[in-house]
Amino acid sequence: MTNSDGATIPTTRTDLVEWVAQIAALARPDTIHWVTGSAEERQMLIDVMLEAGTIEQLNPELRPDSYVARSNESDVARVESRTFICSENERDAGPTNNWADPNEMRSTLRGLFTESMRGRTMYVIPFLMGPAGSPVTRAGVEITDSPYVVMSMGTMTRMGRHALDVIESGADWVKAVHSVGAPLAEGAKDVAWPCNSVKYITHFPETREIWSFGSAYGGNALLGKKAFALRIASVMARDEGWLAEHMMLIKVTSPEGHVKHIAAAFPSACGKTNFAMLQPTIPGWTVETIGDDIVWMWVDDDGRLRGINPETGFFGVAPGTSDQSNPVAMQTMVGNTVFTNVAVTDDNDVWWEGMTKEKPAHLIDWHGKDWTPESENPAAHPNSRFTVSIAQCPTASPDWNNPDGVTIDAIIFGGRRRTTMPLVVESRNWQHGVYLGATMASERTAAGEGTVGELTRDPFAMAPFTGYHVGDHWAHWLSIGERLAAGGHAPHIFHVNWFRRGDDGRFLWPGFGDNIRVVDWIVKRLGGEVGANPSPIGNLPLRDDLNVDGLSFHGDDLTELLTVDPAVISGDALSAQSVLEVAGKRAPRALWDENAETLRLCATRLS
Ligand code: OXD
Ligand code: MN
Repeated sequence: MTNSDGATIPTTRTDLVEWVAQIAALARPDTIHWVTGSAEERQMLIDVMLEAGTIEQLNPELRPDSYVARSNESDVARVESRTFICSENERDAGPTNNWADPNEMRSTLRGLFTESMRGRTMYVIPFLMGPAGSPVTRAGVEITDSPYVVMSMGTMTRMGRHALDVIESGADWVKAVHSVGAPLAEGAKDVAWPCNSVKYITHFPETREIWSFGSAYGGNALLGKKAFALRIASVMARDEGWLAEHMMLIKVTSPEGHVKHIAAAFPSACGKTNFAMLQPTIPGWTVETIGDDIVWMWVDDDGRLRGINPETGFFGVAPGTSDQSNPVAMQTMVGNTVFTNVAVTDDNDVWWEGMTKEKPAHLIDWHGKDWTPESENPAAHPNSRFTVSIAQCPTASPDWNNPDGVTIDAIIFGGRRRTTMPLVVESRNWQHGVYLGATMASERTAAGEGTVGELTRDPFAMAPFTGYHVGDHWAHWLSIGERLAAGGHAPHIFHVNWFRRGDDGRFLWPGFGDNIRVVDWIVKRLGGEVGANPSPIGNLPLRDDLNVDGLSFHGDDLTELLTVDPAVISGDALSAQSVLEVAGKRAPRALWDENAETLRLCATRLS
């Protein structure tokens, strides 16, 4: 077998060579290209995609080396209903995942992948999740017939020669196979965004394998991301005693020079990227970005929790991102960025809802059609994205690339809740924090399927991403807590809600850069500098301890943000029982105890 450029295969790993040959024999691509990750190769991919109409170049004067892709209208988000965990035993996938019998799924996939790459190039992408040398860094190889996927994997992972060297040195690697499922008949003209109306995103946890068919959307097709770094890695982490979580990671430095690292889990499109790039409104604070979507954490030899960002880029939601809401993201994507499903301005730059107060008078919308402010539909798809390297982020901490990772001092859970949850609350202890994570809820966004706005319980913001039984995930968190307790350095766990609303729909809290005020309180709690107001759901800030200098609040908004109503919390705790019930016998007893304790504390206040 030779590479598409005529060179011989660049690896001596026979298991890899044989697997590539097997997939090629099944999918029958025209050519095979082993990805090196070089600059010339990136340019080759760009040329291929420009020629096919998959991407168009944006104005190089305004946004150098940047491109816009418009997807097929049916291929715009993750497809949770088509996502399967094919564990040997159905009960190991648990009640929150779609399970499929691994043998049946293999036979379905064999049918779908047969000749699925005809007329196309099959790219072989060696990649690393995490910097080489970290105890949790893992290798993978993605096979794909999509140049868009290769280019995006080049931004989001450590892809190419360097990763192949790690595999050559004997590392285990995860097998990830992807096809857009659109073979090209001889002489047929390609479409700009090939995909298939049949979609399967499948995971085989025991054999650490991923097969994805029919979609080129990032969350379904960049297999290093959700499929590997969350679904398969969560299984590896369970088996090996670490954590793979849907979190952002930041380094914060207080005006006094104290450094802390905070990991935070929010469901998709709830502001993780904004939080990861927060521009503090309190003078003297700095926030540095380590990651915005996924954190892998382990207990180090000193009994501390350490974490890395396994990715190297951002695949962020564009709408709502502006110089006001996230200036750092805007500065990050000034060039070398691929935009997907955004609108294009008359001077050939990008635009999306929320980018500017004034809507441009004319745009080409994400369908490629003329758009004016009178048009009924948004110009950019609500889940339109930017893909850009973290190296371009002005607030990137050099630690994003540090194999030793950083010590995690605090963990935050959060969601979009119009009511019920206060601005911030500190859990009573690790076990209570795990309960807050397990029962966290949020209003649905456009990043997945389902009705936008509907309240759903999303344990640890991992509902679409845990590759095994949800109850075992909670038990795993409890067991990590026991190991951390032994070392005496367990991070404190908090819950935040930036999205509380008043009766007229107004947000009670300004959010964005002002979230540093909550970070300030959290860091003071870590240092034992401030007290707290105990409540049925944990410790609330004392009003004077939250720095709100320079903010003005409507009526009782601040009080409402910092207090909880025991009747409302009691109702929420009763409703949270549904998520514990879903986990059935595998819901740890300790979490039912925390639920009972919450109800007991509410009843005490109400009596
Ligand atoms: C994402 C998601 O793209 O969570 O990060 O959907
Ligand atoms: Mn995400």
